[in-house]
Amino acid sequence: MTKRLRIDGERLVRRIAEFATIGGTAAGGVNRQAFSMEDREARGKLADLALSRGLKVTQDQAANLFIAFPGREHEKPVLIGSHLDSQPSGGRFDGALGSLAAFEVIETIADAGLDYSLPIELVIWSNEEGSRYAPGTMGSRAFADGSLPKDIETLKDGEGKPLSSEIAATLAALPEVSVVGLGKPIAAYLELHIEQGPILEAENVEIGAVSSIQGTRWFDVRIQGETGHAGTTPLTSRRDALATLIQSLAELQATIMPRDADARFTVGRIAVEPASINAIPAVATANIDIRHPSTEYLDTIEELLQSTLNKYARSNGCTAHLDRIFDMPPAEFDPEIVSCIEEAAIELGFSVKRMVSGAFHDALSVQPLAPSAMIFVPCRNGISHNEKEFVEPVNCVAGAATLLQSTLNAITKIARLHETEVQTGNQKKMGTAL
Ligand code: HGY
Ligand code: MN
Ligand code: MN
Repeated sequence: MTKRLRIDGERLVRRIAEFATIGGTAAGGVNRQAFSMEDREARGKLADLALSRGLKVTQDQAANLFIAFPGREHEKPVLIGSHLDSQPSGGRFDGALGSLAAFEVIETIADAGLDYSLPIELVIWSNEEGSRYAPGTMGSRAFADGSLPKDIETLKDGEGKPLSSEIAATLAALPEVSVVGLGKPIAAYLELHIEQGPILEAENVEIGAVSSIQGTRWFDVRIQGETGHAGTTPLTSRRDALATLIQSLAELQATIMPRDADARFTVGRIAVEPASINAIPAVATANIDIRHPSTEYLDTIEELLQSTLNKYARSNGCTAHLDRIFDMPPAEFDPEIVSCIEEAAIELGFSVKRMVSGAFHDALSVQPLAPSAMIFVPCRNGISHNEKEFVEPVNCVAGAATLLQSTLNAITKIARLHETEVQTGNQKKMGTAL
């Protein structure tokens, strides 16, 4: 279909360094939280780069950003992309690598003058992280559901800013970019991302062909006790909410992960009220993140959360509430697209292995809509969601080259399937015509 296209690795590495300055932190990470000024600046920078090349830029009501070759609106594109929002104390590659590599693919095709023959479109999903406004993968889920989050008017961040006004301000920050409806037909989806774990580096493998993603659940915990005087209230009269939370979390930390190597249990946030040094905590809250490849095991962990909180709430005269605020079941990616990735890596001379993703990604939201899969590259010591996150330039370039070739392979495979459909008249598994 096309002579061997080669991405411009220098341009990609330079772009990653440029975008890392947007929300850049003194320790070399980024703080570019969803719908923040920094997120808007990064979206705007990419939109300007695209517009200056004559590409078509649109954004939907969830502030997902799309970049396409003009004149191809009538087709079902192969969508490639990732996210630009970050953790509050995040790394410069999580999301940004996949986003900028996707743009590098678009630019490489445009530079080669092939942009009118390839139905490829770039997406920057909004609020993948879910740290400022839970849950994560908010933009891609809105795209897949065709609707905005139900609590968009009531959900507020830590400073009391409503999600609705922050999304509106993000859209308004790009007045030259038209706002389109949520969702559209796509032929396939590919996402490049850093592994955020230690496997590829430990096994010295250059490319991960991600075949599935483990499940994730998030919870709000609220323990209700009674405040009182720190000096005069004896133990027998205390209804200490924080004591209940600490005893529960200590037991859960000591059981969940030690019991099962695949289980993940993380408490990322806790808070107390009235938060006074000499007043017994009346309320203790926490956010819990659990992960596992098996839905049944996630159910087991959730039951253990509930029973453990209830046990210590009873013994401390408190009440405990556990609310599930995010549930991302485990999912398999499309084997044909996974093969496109493996074939691309081998064609390019990279070592490659199939693997499960420990992190969730926007590809999870998209995979029910169209054949999807992900490409991983190693990151130093498997560190991510940390300002020390680092990916060697050679691995950034290998990932982007594999994204380009995988996308071309997917287009060829989908076109071939379409031809077969036309000849035999029956609908095949992997997506439909472009
Ligand atoms: O939390 C996650 O798994 C993703 O990296 N945001
Ligand atoms: Mn990410
Ligand atoms: Mn992340």
